[in-house]
Amino acid sequence: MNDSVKNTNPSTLHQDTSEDALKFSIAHHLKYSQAKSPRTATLMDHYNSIAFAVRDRLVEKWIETQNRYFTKDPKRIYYLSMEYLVGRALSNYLVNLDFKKEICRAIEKLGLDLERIEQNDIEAGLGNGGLGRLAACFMDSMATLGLPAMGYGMRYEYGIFYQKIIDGYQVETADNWLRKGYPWELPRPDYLYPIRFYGYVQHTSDQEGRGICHWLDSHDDVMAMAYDIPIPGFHNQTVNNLRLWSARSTREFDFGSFNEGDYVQAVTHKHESETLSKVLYPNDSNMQGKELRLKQEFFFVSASLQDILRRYKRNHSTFEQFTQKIAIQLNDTHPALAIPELMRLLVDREHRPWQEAWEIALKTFAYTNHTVLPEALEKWPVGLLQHVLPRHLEIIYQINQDFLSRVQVQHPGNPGLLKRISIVEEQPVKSIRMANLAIVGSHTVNGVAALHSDILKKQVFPDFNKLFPNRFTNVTNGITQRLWLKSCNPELANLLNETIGEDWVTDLSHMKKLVKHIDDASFRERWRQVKQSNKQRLAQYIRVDRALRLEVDPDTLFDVQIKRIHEYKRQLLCLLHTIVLYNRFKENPDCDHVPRTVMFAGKAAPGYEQAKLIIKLITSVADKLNQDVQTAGKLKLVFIPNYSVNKAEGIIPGADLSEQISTAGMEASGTGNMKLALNGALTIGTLDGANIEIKNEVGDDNIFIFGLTADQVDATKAKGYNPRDHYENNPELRKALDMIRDGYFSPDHPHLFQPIIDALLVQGDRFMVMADFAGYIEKQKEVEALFVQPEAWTRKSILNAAHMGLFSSDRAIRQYSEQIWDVHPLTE
Ligand code: B1N
Repeated sequence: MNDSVKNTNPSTLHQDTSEDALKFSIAHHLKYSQAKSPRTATLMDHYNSIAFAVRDRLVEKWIETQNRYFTKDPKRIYYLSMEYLVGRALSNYLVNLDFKKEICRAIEKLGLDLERIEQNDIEAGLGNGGLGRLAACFMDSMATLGLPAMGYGMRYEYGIFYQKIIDGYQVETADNWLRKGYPWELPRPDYLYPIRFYGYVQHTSDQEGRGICHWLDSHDDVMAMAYDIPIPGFHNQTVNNLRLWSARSTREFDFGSFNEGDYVQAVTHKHESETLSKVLYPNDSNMQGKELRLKQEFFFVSASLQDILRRYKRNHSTFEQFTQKIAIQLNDTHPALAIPELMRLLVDREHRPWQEAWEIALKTFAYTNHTVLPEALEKWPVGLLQHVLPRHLEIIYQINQDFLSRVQVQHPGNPGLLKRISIVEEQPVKSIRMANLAIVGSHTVNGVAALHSDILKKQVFPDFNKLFPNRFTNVTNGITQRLWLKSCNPELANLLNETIGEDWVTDLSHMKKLVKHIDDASFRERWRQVKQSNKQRLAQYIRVDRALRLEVDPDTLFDVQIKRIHEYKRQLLCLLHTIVLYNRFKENPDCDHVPRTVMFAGKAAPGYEQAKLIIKLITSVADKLNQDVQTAGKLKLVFIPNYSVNKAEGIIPGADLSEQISTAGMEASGTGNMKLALNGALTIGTLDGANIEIKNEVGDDNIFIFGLTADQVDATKAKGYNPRDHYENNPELRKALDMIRDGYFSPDHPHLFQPIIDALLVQGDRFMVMADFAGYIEKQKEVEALFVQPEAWTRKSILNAAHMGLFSSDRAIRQYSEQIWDVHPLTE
């Protein structure tokens, strides 16, 4: 142990962020938390020791923050999300700590290699894609702004699956992220709530004749146990809490039952009930009507609300102040059962009158919609709800009845209207429409980009918008620049700090100061050097990664499409362009082609066959292309496996071109578009989601926009769209499709890709790939013409980053807090 450490007093040591104290702490934890000596310590032991030393320092501010919230009792925001895609822990914590330098030096002085230790950093993949990552960015911004906030979520034992590519196909394996323990979480066995399922409802009345409701004979009950993860703000005094629920058997806490019956069966039951929080459903923009998923949603919501009520009741003896103290944001409809659950808790448990409870609920909840795809809108069969949550179904019926009667008074004689807005859908299967429930039970409903919010109002929920004209609003998504620039792109961050100062880290609008430097040739040169160095690092990764081992040239145009694989995101369009380039290069080998490296990364939902076939097509085209000596050095195609937050951090800084090419009207916002532009990539994209706002910020000359608008998509479909016309009239398109259809990329299995051809030519091309093809190919020519002019390209790259101020999640959270939550920073 280091003798030079003077401060070994346990009550102050943990606050001491000097290099010496940190060194002492790390060594201390290696011995007393890991029970290891430096001789036997593994990288994981060192990782854990560092984690504990950091955590000790966070704990100080964490407790202090929570105490402040308790004593000052400000209005709090509770963010309810089934997903948090937080990414790597250690590297994440390091960005925000104000003692990063000291900890890095302490690690070095101990003879440890931070880079190697960070390779063992644990990635919590508790989300599918954009929705889960948004929740993580929002947690960072809320803490950085000093908002009294708490996130609630699920502690899945298995996060998003690990994607392997075997023989070109996606193969899913389990992501056992907790295998080696997670030193950043604190188990809270004292915060434990019973969650009930099944049974039936009985109505009686008390002596005064008031109705009482009993939920009887519930079974397969489980306990929800809390695990807390600290969320520190950037260089401030706030450490908020992310509370994740884990299912525990009721038996464990009910010693009696072990003695009554069969011990072995009792322990077996324990295992069954704990399956509830076992696994994240791997669907993005899709709904799976499985009983286990419904139980997960209720489990999560009920535990969170019981916890919120317990905390409120510590300070308050009546519910009068509830809505002045509590705001709850529903991240999509996945937590929408919170509405009937709050009603149940207030009415059945707290014996509040129904009307009072309803007024409280309405002032408490706000709902964010993240998708307009019909297949993603949650609908639960009434039969299933009746079986699993009989009391909640009753409450939902009551909410619906009250709502429909009010509407009927205002708009008599309009059965069509009532049918459209009803929370209950009668056909084809009697179901509960969760979006309708969420809209009726929330004071504010927001979309996540201007176009999306507009589509919600005008096309998806026009009746609701007329009934509640002030309920609908927009809050465009954002990203945290602490992770998506400062941490993932340190070279660019340094260049920014030298050029415009460091204010951008907490106020991204400062990026616009870059505009002043646009005419400075030496600045542009440095900007290019940073991009080149990031491209080299990415190329190096692709070269050495065991799953890839591919040589790519950092001087080529790095063209990336990284996101979940989904037909509406149109990875096919980008792939067709790649095939067109391949054919052009082969037909005219002597032409001056712009060399490109096209990169894809993303997971397909395990049950989504067409998306999985698209992955196989990408890898098959890649195999063909990358082996072709004729096009070597000009064209490469790479599928980077197992896309994750960490992979994104590696790819984004090295991208030249960002593909945001969804069918207009279908991508609610997108956030990868923001991350890539912030790191100096130029966007090729459709007028969809936040692309439109990005275009407005960077200017029409600095973005490559193509394709049908959302209105044109609707109009084209309405007048009868024939995708075959495009096939017949466009020789390059025809050739690319014929190659796919005839087995050029799958000689051993010539009909393998027939379903992809059929979707485009036989089944009506729902996502308008054919209609947008020509415009896309033309735009790509403009991209190439610019790329060969490095100075002009660099100017646009700088302008893109400079105009990303609006897309900080700090701005988004400020908007939510002022316009929706009425929650304000509490810093001392
Ligand atoms: O939410 C993101 C947006 O930026 C994306 O455009 C949008 O596609 C994404 C069911 C979803 N919408 N819906 C989901 C996720 C999981 C699930 O089980 C639906 N994800 C989005 C953030 O606003």
